Parts: sequence; structure tokens; C-alpha cells
Amino acid sequence: DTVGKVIRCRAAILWELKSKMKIEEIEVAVPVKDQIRVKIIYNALCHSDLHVIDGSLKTRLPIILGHEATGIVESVGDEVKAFKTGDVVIPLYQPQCRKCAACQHGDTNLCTSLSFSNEGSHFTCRGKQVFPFMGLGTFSEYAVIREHMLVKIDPRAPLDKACLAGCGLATGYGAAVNTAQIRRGERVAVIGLGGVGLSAIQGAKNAGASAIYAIDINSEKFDSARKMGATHCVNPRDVPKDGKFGSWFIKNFGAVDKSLECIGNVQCMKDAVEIVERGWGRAVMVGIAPDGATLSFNPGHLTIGKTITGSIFGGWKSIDDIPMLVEEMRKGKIEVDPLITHRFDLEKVDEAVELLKNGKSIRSVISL
Ligand code: PAD
Ligand code: ZN
Repeated sequence: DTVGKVIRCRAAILWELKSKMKIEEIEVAVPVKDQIRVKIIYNALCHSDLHVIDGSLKTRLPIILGHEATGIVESVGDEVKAFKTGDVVIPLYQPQCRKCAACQHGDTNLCTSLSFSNEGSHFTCRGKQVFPFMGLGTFSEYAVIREHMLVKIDPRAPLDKACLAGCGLATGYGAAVNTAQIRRGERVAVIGLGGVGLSAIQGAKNAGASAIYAIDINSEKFDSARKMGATHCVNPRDVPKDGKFGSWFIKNFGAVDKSLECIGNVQCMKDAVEIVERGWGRAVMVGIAPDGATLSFNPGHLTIGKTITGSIFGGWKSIDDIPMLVEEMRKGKIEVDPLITHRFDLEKVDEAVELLKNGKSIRSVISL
């Protein structure tokens, strides 16, 4: 029985930028107040984890990465009301407290109740504090998570797939249906065909888009894109040397009603703005640009009525909406199998990193 005791378990720690993670034995604190200790079962690797490793997303070190997980509640702090031992859960890096101004506002999911950059740590390794990525740190067999950053899901859901609802699938799908607000018959372009972009394609398809242009410099992604619902696959490397992607795209395919950038590349963000219709086009930024990046474009795009926006976690009110997404997955209305290309044990997490970095995988699911 582990309740009330510090747990010693395995976790993958990133000690330095641009290095491999090391599997270490760590201590995980007893949960107090609104904290919940969760046994993590599966965690899929997302490109945001890679952004930390390569230094383009600044965080404190050493850190335990991971934020796309499923788990089971091991024990709870004395103020926790909604969870008990044995509940099946998804950790949420985007909290929902239901009390702050953002939670009360119908148009945003950006709850301000918890700022994970100021959160302390519940992990130690050889006497040293280790920080949890985005308040989660789910590349650990156990993690301590605040109550507003956790949601119960149907225990019948397949946990190795449901973890994708904790980030990539929810982010891309929601960006399409909530942020881009894709309507039946619309023409859509998705730039970047990773777990996020492919999920945006599926969102566009389920929303009834009439044409979905899947855009990536890696043509190996096109099979998956077609499986998710893309009607056309476009490789920007086919643009003639003296040409610009935006004008080339419009000349060949026409402008689109909605575009989604799912990479975090400033040039691709500009392209996303270029290729939407004047008057009503909407360009949605989903990818996380490197720390300190700026985006510049001709303000005429705004004068002629284009909308430029973006979202975190697909705009979903996390606790309200994620169980519904898991339910749609369970019923097969949202497909997840084509997104899962590899599976590894925690010891092999760096193989998953190499595959994602080199464009050889969509999502690798890691068993803890
Ligand atoms: P991924 O690495 O699986 O996919 C990125 C794709 O972009 C790959 O297929 C690349 O080949 C492609 N790509 C790279 N450069 C170019 C280029 N110049 N032109 C065209 N295609 C290119 O990443 P992912 O799907 O896991 O994540 C994508 C981004 O979304 C990444 O920046 C991540 O940090 C961000 C993200 N945002 C949120 C959010 O809440 N906004 C959540 C999760 C992930
Ligand atoms: Zn993610």
C-alpha cells in the first residue's frame, strides 16, 4: 500500500538541453490539499516535448517531460472532492477551474487559475528537485497533479489510445471545429501533418469541409493525411525556385476559407495568412513558434478582412469537453488508430524522440 507514503519509481529526466533523457529512480511526494497522485499508464510523445529538448521552448531544468497521458488515481489530498483511488483519468495541461474570468467566458478555454511556470515540484532525484513539464511531467510512473488539471474518463476507453485526447488529437481537432469554426462545404488547408495537423484534417472532414489540402515538406505523411480525410496533398518543395508558396498555391488551387498552421514555423504562418480568402478567410495558428519569434506580414491582409487567430488545446474547456472527445473516439466517430505509428517502453523513450524529430513517426505511445 502506497497511500500516505513517498513513492519511489522510474521516470525519464531531461538534465540538459539537446541531450538524451535518462531513466532514473525518483521520489514522488504524498499529495496534499487539492493534489492527486496518479499512476501514469500511457504517454504519447508530442512535438512540444521536443521543443523543450531542443531549447526552442524555454523551461526550467532538470525536467520530466510528457503531457499526453492516461492514468489511474493512486491517492488524493484532503481537499479533493471529485476524485478517488481507482478513477481513470487524463491529465490536462490546460486547467479549468470554472471560477476565473476566462472560465466564466464562453469564448475561451484559457483558465488562469494555475500558472504551471510558478508551480513547485513534487519530484526529486538524488536530493535534487525535478520540474514537471506544464504542471504534469507524465514520463514518470507516478505524478502529482492539481485537481483542476485532471479529468475522469469512461474506464472502458482504451487507455493506450485515449492518451492522445490529452493533447495532439484534442488540439488539432478542436482547432478545426472550435477555432477555425469550419462549416459544411468550406475549403480548408492544413500546413504540417503531424499528430496535430492530421487531427485538424479529421476535424475538418467531420465538420463537412468540401476540400481539404494537406501540406507538408515530407511526402511520407500524405498516406496518413488521405486516411484522415485530406482530398489533396501538396508538397511546398514542388514550388518553382523563384516562386512563393502562397501565390503558387492560390494559382494552382485557389484561396481557401480556413487555414491551420500546425508546425510552429513563422514562414508557414505567413503562408497560412496568404492563402485564405479576402473578406472572410480565417488563418489559425496552432504550432508553437520558437521562444522570441515574431510574425510579420503585410497589414493589407487585415484591411481586406482576413481573420488571424489561434488556440491552445483546441479551444476545448478541458474538464467539460475531453470526456466527450474520448466518447467519440470510443464510438469510432473520431479515429485515432492512424495516428499511432509506434509503441515503446519508457526505457526506449529516446528512440521515440529520434523518430519524431526525423519525421518517421506520427505518435509513439510509451508504456509506463
Ligand atoms: P510533428 O513533428 O509530428 O509534425 C510537424 C509536421 O510539420 C511534420 O510532418 C513536418 O514534416 C512538418 N513540417 C516541418 N517543417 C515544415 C515546413 N517548413 N513546411 C511544411 N511542413 C513542415 O508535430 P506535432 O503535430 O506533434 O506538433 C505540431 C506543432 O503543434 C508543434 O509546434 C507543437 O508544439 C504544437 C502544439 N501546439 C499545441 C497547442 O495547444 N497550440 C498543442 C500541441 C502541440
Ligand atoms: Zn502536446
